[in-house]
Amino acid sequence: MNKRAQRLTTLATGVVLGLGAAGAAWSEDTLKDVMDRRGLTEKDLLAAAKTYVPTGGRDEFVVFASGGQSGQVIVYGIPSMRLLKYIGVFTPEPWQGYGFDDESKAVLEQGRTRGKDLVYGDTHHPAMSETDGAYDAKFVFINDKANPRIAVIDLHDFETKQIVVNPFFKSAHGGAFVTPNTEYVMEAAQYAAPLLEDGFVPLEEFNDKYRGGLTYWSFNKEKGRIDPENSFTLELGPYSQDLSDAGKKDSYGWGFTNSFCTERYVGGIERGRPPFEAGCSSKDTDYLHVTNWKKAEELVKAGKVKKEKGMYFIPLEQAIAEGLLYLVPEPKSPHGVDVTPDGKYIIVAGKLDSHVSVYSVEKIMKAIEEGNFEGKDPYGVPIIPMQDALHTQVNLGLGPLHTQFDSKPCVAYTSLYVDSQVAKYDYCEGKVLDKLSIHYNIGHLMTMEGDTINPQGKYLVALNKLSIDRHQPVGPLHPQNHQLIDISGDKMQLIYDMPLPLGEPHYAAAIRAELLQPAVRYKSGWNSRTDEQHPNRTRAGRETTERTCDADGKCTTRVMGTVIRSHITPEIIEAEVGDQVHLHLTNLERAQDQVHGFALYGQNVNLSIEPGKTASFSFVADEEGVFPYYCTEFCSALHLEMQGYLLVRPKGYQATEVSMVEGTLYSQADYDTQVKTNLETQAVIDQVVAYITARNFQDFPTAVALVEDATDQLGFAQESKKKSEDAAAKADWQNAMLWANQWWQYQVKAADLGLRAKNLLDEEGATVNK
Ligand code: RUQ
Ligand code: CUA
Repeated sequence: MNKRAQRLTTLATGVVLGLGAAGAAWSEDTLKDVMDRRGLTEKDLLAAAKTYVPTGGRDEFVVFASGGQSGQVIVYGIPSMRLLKYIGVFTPEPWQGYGFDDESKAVLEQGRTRGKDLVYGDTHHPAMSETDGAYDAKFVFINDKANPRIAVIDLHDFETKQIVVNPFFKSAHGGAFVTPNTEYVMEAAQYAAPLLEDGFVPLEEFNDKYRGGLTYWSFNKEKGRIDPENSFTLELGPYSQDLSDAGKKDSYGWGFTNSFCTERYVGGIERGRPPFEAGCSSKDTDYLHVTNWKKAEELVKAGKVKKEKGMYFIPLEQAIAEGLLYLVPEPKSPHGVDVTPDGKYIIVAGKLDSHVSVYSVEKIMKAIEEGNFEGKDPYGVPIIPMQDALHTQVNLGLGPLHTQFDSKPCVAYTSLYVDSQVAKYDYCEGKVLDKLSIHYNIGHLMTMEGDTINPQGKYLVALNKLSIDRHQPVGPLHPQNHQLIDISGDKMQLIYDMPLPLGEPHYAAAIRAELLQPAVRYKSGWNSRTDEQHPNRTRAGRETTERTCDADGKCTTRVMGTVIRSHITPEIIEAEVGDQVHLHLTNLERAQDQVHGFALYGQNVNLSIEPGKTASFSFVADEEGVFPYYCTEFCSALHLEMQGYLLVRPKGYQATEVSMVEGTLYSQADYDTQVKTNLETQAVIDQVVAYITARNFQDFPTAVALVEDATDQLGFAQESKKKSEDAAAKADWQNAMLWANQWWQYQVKAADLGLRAKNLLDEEGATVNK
């Protein structure tokens, strides 16, 4: 047996014997030794035990955190706080090819604003799709505050599928929040601006011409896309609308949006006026907006709402006349508004008031029914007396911001920004239960599924602004700090600090990991961004490069190629200067995680081609030259050989060399040696196959997928074997040897897959067939 075949056999027996049992190093240290050496207390160990996930283990919850001004979404696990993914949303993300392939560029282009391509977003609030008020693990929505937009991420593949631009707003903070069946995604404006005009309107006309607003984006669950055609916007007063939340259960059909700066102050330090911060916090109260989306929807369906700028638009007068909009005073400069899991109360936290105000939905509805109003705002919106709407107020501390809920009834947690604390309290009884100091300036906080009808309790994450001295200094720009808190007992316990090195993650949502069922591959030849078969998909053996020229001499080179371990087809692409080049590459793999990348020198081409995906890139070959390309993922032992050349010829180039000069010439002896290796390798493969098929591998879907993939590779091996034998029959030893080597390459891949399957069966305790 020669060396290469030997290596495989050793590998195979190693797996059979289960070598590599945990070394003796573990036993040399006692727990006490480690505690002493690292200066850890028993409390530390307890915290570590609560967060540690052993190698190979999984987290119980998965978090989708905003990536702030990075324009991405960050995915991590709880309780380990280990990062899993950054999802490109408003910002190009090269690893995923997002914003590089034609398919995802089309998504980013949907987010164009005023004719400009925007390559970032200021993401604030992720929201998970819901069915009957509970997370259904299908979609995540997130807003862009700076350029009022909402993005849709599909949890089938964790990819961004759609970006919609709000036609009216010039900023939007109060999104994304979903209604209980994801009928709508709420997005409230922040900084008032003219809604119907994009031109200049002087600030002197602020009160008359500037407006706030609230958009209810209609969501089509089947299509998985926002449907702007059936969405509508309510015009609101020029108050800075802030966060929103949708009513549920008892408050189903209603939405709640608070506001600050109802003083309608317009600032202007340079005009000798006091700054915004003074003018926007002089009154004692601001307004909670109560909106009836159910009724608004009926009006839209009845054809009673007009469209402006392509979207249904409900002017203030119409909203007031139809009873779609009411105001309730709330303590000054509120920030978060959160509906309790039963939908009976609305908790508003005011930055400049030490209380949270718990409003009763029942009382609000009663006031509306009875027409119990204390007056109207300057635009004619009825105001419900605060005292008649309040259930209770709870004095928590300085700078209350956001509220989340526990699995225990009536228990809520509110972040205290100024005090840098989390307060736990009973909102039914109005009493404080516990307080915990966190590291610094907490903004949002988040409990597990804490904004649904069935919060899961267990953990809370404090999303702190600025981490100051908490982590290893990495220059003047510090990471943010997420702190994990155990809330399973009566007393909260801080158990983990996580530096988050991407943007300011404002808010996050956590879902039980078991609810997520993402795909491991696409259907073959798939456009992942439109979720359709790709018109330019290719199958193995059908790869083409075509060059066509139109009557004006404009030429196009179109490549329909494939990638599979370990080659890119085609390996040589020829084009002429000035050609429009379109590359379409389909990943033929079916194995889990068998991704290939594609990078091309000097053209900003960078693709991520996951199993089944077809990704495209179009560019003009505006310069002659030699452009190597290669696969960017270390996908197999011959990954570095996964390469090719794009040759851009000068105009009118005539080839002089007819045949390629190869560096090494092979003899019959080389061919014979290779064939011997291949036969020995086949014997190893047969052993592995026998081992697998003697067991109940069909009971393990991953093993089945690996076996299918290995069978494919063996099929390719057969094809190469045939080619090498044909060449040998003609005594063409050069081609005979090269094809024999290709035959071996496929064998190695098959053996690798077989061993992975075998390994998995051993780990999972597969049994021998009777
Ligand atoms: S924010 S710290 Cu939700 Cu944008 Cu409150
Ligand atoms: Cu494919 Cu490396």
